[in-house]
Amino acid sequence: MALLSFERKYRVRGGTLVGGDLFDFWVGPFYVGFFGVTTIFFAALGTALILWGASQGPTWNLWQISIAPPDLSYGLALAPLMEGGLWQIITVCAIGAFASWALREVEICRKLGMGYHVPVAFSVAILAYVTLVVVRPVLMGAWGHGFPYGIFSHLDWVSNVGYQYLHFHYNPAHMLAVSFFFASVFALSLHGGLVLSATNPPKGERVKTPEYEDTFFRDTIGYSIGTLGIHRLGLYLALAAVIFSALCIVLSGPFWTQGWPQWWTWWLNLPIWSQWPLPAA
Ligand code: UQ2
Repeated sequence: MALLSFERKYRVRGGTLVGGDLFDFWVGPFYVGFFGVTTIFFAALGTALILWGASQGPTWNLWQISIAPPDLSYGLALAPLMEGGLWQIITVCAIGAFASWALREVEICRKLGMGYHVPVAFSVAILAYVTLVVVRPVLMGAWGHGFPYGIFSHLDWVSNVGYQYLHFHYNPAHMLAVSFFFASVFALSLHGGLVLSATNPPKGERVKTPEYEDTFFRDTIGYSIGTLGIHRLGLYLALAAVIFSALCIVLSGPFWTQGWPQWWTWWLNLPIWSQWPLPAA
């Protein structure tokens, strides 16, 4: 079905979560909905506050602009605007905009009668952000543990927090997260390469069917995960990467305060090693 006639077919009332028919309309190609309005509201307010914060100095250098969270001494209280209060309001706007966007995706899924996989996946990304700026700061007792909103400043934050735990690559959840990121890239390169190869036959020949794709992998490694399976695997790998990323940072501080290399002393302390050297016969 051509895209334009399909749009006429599916652009029907209903599926909204709140507001009934009130915002149930499109602007050009974009569905609006109640959550389209709240997305625009939070995104516009948050962006304006970042620009206003930048205008208060000390620089317009894009790389160096930064909106910092409050000092640790403010704990979990509200801070004055120019001492982290701006960061707090911008954080509320960001979460409001991200959650609104996810709920707008849910409404579109309902209109189309589709599953909720896209908003669920996006929610996992939101969870990672919320873990950094809400969950971990609350568990550690101060908003000052959130990361600053700036290009270089957030990189410095990542580096500094990493060194606080001496060697972050020894964090087992970080190891799993990195491995899942690599596996995601590997799976997408296999999938992208396979699909492009199957749809690029020699001149004059037809595009290959999925059996060819299955057979390629059965011939090379004796196993094909299948055309639906590769997409399930891709979603699983990507979500696992993000979930273990959130886990590895929320463990650091609230649940483990030493360096991550020290965590591995449980391995060195296994009774099997403490028998060494063997007692003399
Ligand atoms: C596959 C298949 C696809 C694919 C890919 C595979 C026909 C079009 C890429 C092969 C994938 C396998 C064997 C899983 C690899 C495992 C990891 C953890 C990367 O079989 O079915 O569909 O695109």
